[in-house]
Amino acid sequence: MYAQMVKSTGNAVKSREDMTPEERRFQDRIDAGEKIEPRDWMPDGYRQTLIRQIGQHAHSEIVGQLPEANWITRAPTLERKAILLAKVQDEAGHGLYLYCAAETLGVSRDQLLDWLHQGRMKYSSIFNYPTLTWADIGAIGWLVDGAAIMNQVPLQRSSYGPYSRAMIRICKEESFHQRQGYSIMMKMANGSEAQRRMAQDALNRFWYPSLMMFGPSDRNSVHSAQSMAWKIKISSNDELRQKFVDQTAPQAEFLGLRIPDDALRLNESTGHYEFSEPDWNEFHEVLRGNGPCNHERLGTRVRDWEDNAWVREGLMANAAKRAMRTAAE
Ligand code: FAQ
Repeated sequence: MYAQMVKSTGNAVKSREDMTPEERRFQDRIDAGEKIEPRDWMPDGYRQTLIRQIGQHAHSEIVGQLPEANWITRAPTLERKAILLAKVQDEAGHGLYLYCAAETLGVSRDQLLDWLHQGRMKYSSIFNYPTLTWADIGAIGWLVDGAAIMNQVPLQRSSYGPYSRAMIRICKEESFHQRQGYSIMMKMANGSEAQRRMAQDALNRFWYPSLMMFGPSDRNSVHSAQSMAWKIKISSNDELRQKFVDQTAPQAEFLGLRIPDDALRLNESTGHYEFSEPDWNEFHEVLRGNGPCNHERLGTRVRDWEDNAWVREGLMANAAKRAMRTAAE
């Protein structure tokens, strides 16, 4: 599972001399900060990189619903349940905007979902970890949505118009998600001793997987150089990871919780936190399909897709009937 169906370039960035005249004109538009729109000419590698990244992003949104859905029926109060339900529903909406953006590149949503269900396309590694306690829902909002926002804010300036516009709306909603997570963590961290322990345990388990969300280190990132030259990505994986640590460390301190990293410390001269890298072997194992919940997540997706086929068929039959009626009028 988890082979990469949608291959993008993976090659070194072409020099100007090696570009065709069309590629050069395209690069000039990118360099001038112009947005690329669906009907514009684009290199095949640009198109494939976008399909890969937007597709993976869309899949992450919908698979990302699953760990949280686990707690909808067990939320501690009706208010928390209503909030979580709305958040999980938002994630479906984010998936929808992103599948629509991917469709403008000439790939269908059904095709992307097929690749996901066959394990031929990735989704974010973070969603292959279990949600064991209610505090995990707090940690997901605080850390996972926090990392997602850190990554997505620069993507609002991505060179591909439909992707950057989808990001603007998604970022607005994600910031509510991050706050609801932090609010759960505040409640737990300031609650009973058992609640505080639960909050600390959630932070212990979600810290390094959250750092992995930004992808491999820059020296091992296959796509960053080309994606940044095309302004599909605006910041590198390590730049964003550093920003995330700088933002999150004081938040943990405010909660009275300890980030599980003995090397974490503020470097007064740089103004940045020094921190330990995640275990990259674990990251690659999760990408290979051997994370704690890979089988469960994909199994749930495929089962639900098959069980709900009748809903899609009913909607299609209804749409066909309406179209026939309209044509007959
Ligand atoms: N998980 O060369 P790079 C969310 C793969 S949204 C899995 O550095 P790139 C909302 C990568 O695909 C979270 N695979 O790749 C939410 C590539 O594989 P390939 C998702 C990963 O693309 C919150 C290979 O490793 N966000 O959470 C991961 O330049 C709460 C080499 O890596 C996005 O998708 C990973 N963590 O940079 C929902 C944002 N990292 O194709 C519910 C958009 C790397 O060669 C609840 N995406 N890989 O086989 C991006 O910004 C980029 O695609 C990166 C990776 C930064 C993820």
